[in-house]
Amino acid sequence: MGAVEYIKKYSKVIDDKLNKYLPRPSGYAAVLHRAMRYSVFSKGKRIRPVLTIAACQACGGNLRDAIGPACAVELIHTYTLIHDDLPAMDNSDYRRGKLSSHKKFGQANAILAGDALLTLAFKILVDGKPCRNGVQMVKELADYIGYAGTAAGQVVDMATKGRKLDKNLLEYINSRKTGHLIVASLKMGALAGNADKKRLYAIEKFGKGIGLVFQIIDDVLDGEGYAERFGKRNAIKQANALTKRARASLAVFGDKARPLDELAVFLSNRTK
Ligand code: GRG
Repeated sequence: MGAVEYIKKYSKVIDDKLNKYLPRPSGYAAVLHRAMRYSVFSKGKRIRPVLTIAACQACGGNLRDAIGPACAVELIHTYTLIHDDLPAMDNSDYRRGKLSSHKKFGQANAILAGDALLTLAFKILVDGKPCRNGVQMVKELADYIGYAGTAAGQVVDMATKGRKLDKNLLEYINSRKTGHLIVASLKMGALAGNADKKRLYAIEKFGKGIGLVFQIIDDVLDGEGYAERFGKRNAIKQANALTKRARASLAVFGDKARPLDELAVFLSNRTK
């Protein structure tokens, strides 16, 4: 199965499970539930949860182990996008070709939908029959997306808008704003697959590489960031070198990492 088929196959499973986790619109706060569903089911590519599943498989786990954390990372991704679109941040009226959450539901509801998605994600990891290594997942995820992670990347990105950034600062922002959630998604999968230290480290190394590649390609597609700063050709060259190094760190998993390897190639060649 190639990367495209792999993503398609597991996107369906992820969507079915997300549908179960999300509240049905009901009661006084139905608008909140509608806003949560509106953004989660608006044709995201589901890259992060698919990476969670592939990392879990690489570590010897199965879909049942990975599906909870996979949904959790997609809910977190959705929360970041809703908040990023707000007037106080990127001020974007559209997301994935549809009205952004605050345009559709109003700012207060959009903020709260993001908050509710974020908190639901953490609940999934430890609720009912908790995920394997659920407590460690909570800690890792909080670290990756919190004050030293995604939120920090976003703060520094906003504070430096319009400035010409050196490579270190650009890397600081991108590794946090984009890379950290990708690393976390992979590590959630590895933990769900009960990875030992060596494998967890290999997954982290792989994630750091492809996380940065994801942002560089995003910049190449948008003509921003890396592409603007170093030129499109150089940006692509850098992405290819990072992808090669990331793929090499999968050696420890042998054949079980084939889906991860194919996803790395797919992400470095993506056109949307
Ligand atoms: C609100 C704490 C907080 C942070 C927001 C992630 C983020 C920080 C902002 C989003 C801005 C952005 C476009 C970041 C780059 C990450 C990125 C390329 C997101 C889009 O990911 P895709 O292409 O999205 O996987 P889909 O739509 O497919 O889900």
